[in-house]
Amino acid sequence: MSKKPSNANQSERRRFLKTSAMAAGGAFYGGLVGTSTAAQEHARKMLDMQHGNQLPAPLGDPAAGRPVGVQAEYDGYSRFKPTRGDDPDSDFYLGKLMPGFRSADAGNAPFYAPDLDKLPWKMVGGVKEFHLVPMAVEREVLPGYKLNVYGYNDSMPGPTIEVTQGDRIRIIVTNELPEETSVHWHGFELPVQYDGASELTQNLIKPGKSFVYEFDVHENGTFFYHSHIPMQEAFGSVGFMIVHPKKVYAPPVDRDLGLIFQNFYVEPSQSIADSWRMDWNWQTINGRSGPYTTPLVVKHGERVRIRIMNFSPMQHHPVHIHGHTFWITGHEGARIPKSAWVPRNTELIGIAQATDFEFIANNPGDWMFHCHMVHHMMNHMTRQVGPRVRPDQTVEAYLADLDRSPGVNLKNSDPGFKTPGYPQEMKGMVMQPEFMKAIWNRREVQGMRATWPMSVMGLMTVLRVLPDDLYRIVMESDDRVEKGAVFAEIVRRFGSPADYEAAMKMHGMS
Ligand SMILES: [Cu+2]
Repeated sequence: MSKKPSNANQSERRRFLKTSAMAAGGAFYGGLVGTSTAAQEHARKMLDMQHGNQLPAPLGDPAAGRPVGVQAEYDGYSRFKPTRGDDPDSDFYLGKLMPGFRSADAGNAPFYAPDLDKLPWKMVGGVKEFHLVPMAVEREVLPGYKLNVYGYNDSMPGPTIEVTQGDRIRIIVTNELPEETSVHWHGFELPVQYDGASELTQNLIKPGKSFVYEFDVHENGTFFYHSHIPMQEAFGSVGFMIVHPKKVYAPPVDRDLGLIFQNFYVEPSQSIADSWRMDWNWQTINGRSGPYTTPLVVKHGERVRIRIMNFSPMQHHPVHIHGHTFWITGHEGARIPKSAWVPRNTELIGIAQATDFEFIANNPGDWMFHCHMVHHMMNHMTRQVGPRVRPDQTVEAYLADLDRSPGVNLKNSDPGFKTPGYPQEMKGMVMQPEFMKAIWNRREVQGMRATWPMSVMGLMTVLRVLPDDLYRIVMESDDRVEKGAVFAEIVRRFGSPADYEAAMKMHGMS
């Protein structure tokens, strides 16, 4: 090996360790900003502080407010303000059985999974017929970050199959993968020859060949389809299969939303997922990573169902929603009897499990919605800069011979943000102007604080609860909405305007 021990490196490294001890004491960053021109320059370039913390001009029409003629209070529970409710045995405790605005007569609320399409179908002889195509897919999980994975019909996860209890369905599967596959209909009580468990129940579908699955759907709930080849599963071969009940669930919901959580391992500088790995460094929700995940936007007071499906190969996800208490109303097996619903803030969702959350969106704001595992709250948890992981060397060998080990490179082009050798480095997903443009170029994020993309990463998304008029501005009007304007308006109406703090402006993105 040609690496030469460097005394300069050694002393720099010791100095670094000493300084980072100061950082642990909380003095590091302030000291750096105070003394280093580079850091000051960095702070000036990255964050252009907005002067003053005055609320911007009002937005929308608060008087447009709440729907008329809707009973607002049920046993002390208001659908319009956060409350603990009163009696845990009340039907309306924490909004348990509070209906949405949508009448049950209007049928089931349509299912919506952000960033995923629905698989079209046509009625053929009384049967809903779908065409599903397993294929290699390039999925842009973040702007400019494309992963080569497996999916269906040009999508990973595949498009949603949405049917109603009692339907007879036919799914013609044509294999465009370079290898054999089969499709398993996860959770369905169906005739065995259509179960998709290759070899056990059918022969694998060869590349270019088709297989027809056909069965009656008598259950309802949150289901999914996936390849039954483990390495293809780890490669992304999955999609939602939503079966609406013939009789609308009571109480009816206004929103029926779905998220599929997945992990992948992709070597640095590679784009092909490595399905053999036991660790996972890319995290996706409906095939995108935060902050490219599309927020769930709902109206203040609505009853919301969110179906979360965990199709990670080996990782469970404790899924947490801020600002709301939700009820667990279903798992992938079936709807849960109401007497067994559980109120939660975080729910652990195991591999190949789905869980339905229901709640009244009674708290306006932009709420974090995320997996609580810290390694899942970011991407690129791989080959960190410091001595913990180095190429061609075990940690033990490195530590056993510190004097001869190559030093940490302290040449730091970004001293205000990066800390060599520590995982904080991983906070620094490079956010180029094109990246930021793609993040902001979506209706759903309009009016959020300018700095939100800095905190929503990996298995994270946002639940936006907007008063009716702000919902219309964000989701239905084409007017330009200033960054932070919707958030500020919610503070004005529902928060503490005196404590309002303007976001820092991301340089070049104001
Ligand atoms: Cu997780």
